Amino acid sequence: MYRTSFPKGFPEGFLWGGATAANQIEGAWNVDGKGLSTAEVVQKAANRRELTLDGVTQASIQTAVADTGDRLYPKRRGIDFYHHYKEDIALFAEMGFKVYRFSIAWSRIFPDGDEAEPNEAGLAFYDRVLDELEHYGIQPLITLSHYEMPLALTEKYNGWAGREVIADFNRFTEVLFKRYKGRVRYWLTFNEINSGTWGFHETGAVDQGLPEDQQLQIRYQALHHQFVASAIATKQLHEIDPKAKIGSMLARMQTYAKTPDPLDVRAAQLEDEKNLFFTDVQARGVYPEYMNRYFAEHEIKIDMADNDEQILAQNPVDFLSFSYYMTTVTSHADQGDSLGNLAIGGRNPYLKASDWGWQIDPVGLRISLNEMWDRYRKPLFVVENGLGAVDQLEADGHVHDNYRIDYLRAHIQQMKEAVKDGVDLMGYTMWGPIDLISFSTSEMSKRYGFIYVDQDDEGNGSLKRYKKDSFFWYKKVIASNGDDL
Ligand code: BGP
Repeated sequence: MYRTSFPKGFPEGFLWGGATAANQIEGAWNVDGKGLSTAEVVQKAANRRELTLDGVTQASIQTAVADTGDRLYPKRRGIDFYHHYKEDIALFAEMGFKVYRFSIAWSRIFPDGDEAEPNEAGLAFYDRVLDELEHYGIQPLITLSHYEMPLALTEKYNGWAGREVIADFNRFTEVLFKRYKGRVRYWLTFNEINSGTWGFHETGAVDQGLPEDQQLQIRYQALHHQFVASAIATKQLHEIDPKAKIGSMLARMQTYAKTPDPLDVRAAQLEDEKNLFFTDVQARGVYPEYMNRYFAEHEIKIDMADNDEQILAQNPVDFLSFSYYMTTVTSHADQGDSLGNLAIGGRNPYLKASDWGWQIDPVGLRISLNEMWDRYRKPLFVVENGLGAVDQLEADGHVHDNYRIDYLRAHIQQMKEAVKDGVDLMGYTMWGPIDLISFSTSEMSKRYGFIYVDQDDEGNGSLKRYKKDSFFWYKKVIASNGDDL
């Protein structure tokens, strides 16, 4: 539509908030009937730069299952949100949150993943969290699967590699949609679904030590099962609670060409397509041609049931969400390497990087928002963005985290430009409003929060919460709907 006036800033009702995941905050891994989840068998690395989440083998899982302690497994400990949720949500409310994104641990509801009846004590915990959010008028945005699943399903079916898991997952989603009908308006299916191409932490499938072609086969098959489960969940939600909306969630990683050489531009385009493949399937409901060619060339064969394609085509998601931390660079000659949960890729001489090598690129966020809006014409939601840093708690209880404010300010400014460009943006939930266990390092010292939590990498500390300087800054940002940055 032709227009001569442009929005000045974020729309009224813009959903400002923060995002967390159950396995990084809750702790209480073995109480109230909860089963062990895949995230809770990944150990803390001796050296964060050596950590590979894909180093999980059946043997290491057995060792972890036998170990009932939580010293080696920080995701069993989290920041004990399970017992601090009231205090933490009160702090989110003090900042003025309109929305809080969190995930529900499947293993609290179905401890082994496939019981006939859900665990009432597990559901009761999330009832209490929702009560608290409602008390403050904060909208919940719930991720149904955030980097974990009941470990028993890995042992039984090799996680999402097994088609049986679809039915188990959709029994879990049906229970939640029925119970929270009318209470939860926004849902997400799989967190960073594309990171399933990097292995265990997203698919729960153990494939360590196999040749690369076999790993790819297992991973893309597991992802196909997730696409189908996501589409079935979408159908369930639309039938059970027609007013609610459900979205996909992608780890968005824009790839730039290293040079203007058309061969490099084409290499970057292919990398970008491999990233957008996931939203292509979830938003458009079909496997795109470029991926069919990729599968054929890599001898990957997706085993589909008769009506899978129909289920995908009939149940696209309502909106698209994504995490945004960095961009990457490629050329036709080289491939990127990877670190932790995200692939780092080639270096960009125009960008600075975080202490963990994640290249900081606020303008890239505007580029991605425009590209995705152009491609899909569905509402977008930035559900993760933030800076992992080592913070210093001063003797007087202050944390001066100007670097975090600078990072977030620059990204919010670019989001605002995208809104002026015409992008339909629903909201922004920065990652880790309260310090939590880092996913990739399994450490506490990589902090993202507005709220400092007194706990070290070994699990020592009072768990006391402190407001950082960024806490007061974000409060001001929300109060002014993004005008006062
Ligand atoms: C995303 C994950 C989050 C979170 C975040 C920061 O990929 O969805 O769970 O962990 O990255 O990553 P990290 O904790 O490794 O710094």
